[in-house]
Amino acid sequence: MADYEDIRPEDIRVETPGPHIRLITLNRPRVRNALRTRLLEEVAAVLRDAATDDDVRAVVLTGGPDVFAAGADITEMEAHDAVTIQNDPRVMHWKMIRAFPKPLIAAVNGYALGGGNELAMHADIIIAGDTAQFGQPEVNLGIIPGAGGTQRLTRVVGKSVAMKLCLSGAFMDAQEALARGLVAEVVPADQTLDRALALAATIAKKAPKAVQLAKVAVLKSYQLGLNEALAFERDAFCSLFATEDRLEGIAAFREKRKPVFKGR
Ligand code: CO8
Repeated sequence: MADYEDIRPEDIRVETPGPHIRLITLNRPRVRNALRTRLLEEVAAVLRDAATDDDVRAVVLTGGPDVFAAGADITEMEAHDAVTIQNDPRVMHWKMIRAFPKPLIAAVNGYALGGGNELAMHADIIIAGDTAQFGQPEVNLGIIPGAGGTQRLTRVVGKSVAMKLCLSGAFMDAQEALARGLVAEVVPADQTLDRALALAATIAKKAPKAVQLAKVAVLKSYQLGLNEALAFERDAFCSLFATEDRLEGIAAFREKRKPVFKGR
């Protein structure tokens, strides 16, 4: 994969809207932010860069005010055959996005469909605007979700609702997504990004190592049995007792001041 510095993002915009926060905006509005391979590569590269940049403590991913993403770029994908799809570089980009170790918040307005919904579900927290629509309509194209849709959606909303979406191509609106736990909050669409950035700012003020381990520990609940996951949590909890930030957090509490965390 190209280095972030080398690839000159064009399908996305990257900004630093506040201290310790990086903002990625998908930028193909004419085709409803369809996720062509280059776009996915750029997102993955920015996340790889953010993962190792000590100054970045949270990333917000948005599609802008009108649409999150209408899925994989159908025009690009239709050129594949049964052999080339097996070696699709997109798999590596998804893997990189999945491995991002810091908080990732998706700010979703409008459609999050197919790969767009799968991208939103790679985020740790989804903030939805009241216009948001979530769906896995791949069945309309004679295929099924291929970037985790059948698995992540089912783990979040349960079998029956996931089946409804994946088998019929039906969409789920923001209020239903909230009721089913797919999204954390629904806000008026013109406030989605601001709310996601405010949440990112709140998270960025917490102890970075604790935040990252909390993320890993929550994700373990999807990956491990209860006993193994509880053992992981206990080990992670104990490891944080070795950090300077734990001492700072307790000192700040005793001294009735705000903590200044350094990520050490
Ligand atoms: N890929 C490429 N172009 C797209 C996509 C897409 N996913 N979605 C929209 N576009 C393009 C349209 O072709 C159109 O282009 P043009 O103006 O040149 O005709 C432009 O965006 C605007 O689209 P609409 O006029 O349809 O806009 P609307 O606001 O009326 O509708 C929708 C928006 C509902 C999002 C509609 O465009 C739609 O249904 N899009 C497709 C959604 C979809 O099926 N997504 C799942 C994709 S599948 C996937 O993610 C994984 C596997 C892909 C493999 C494909 C193998 C063939």
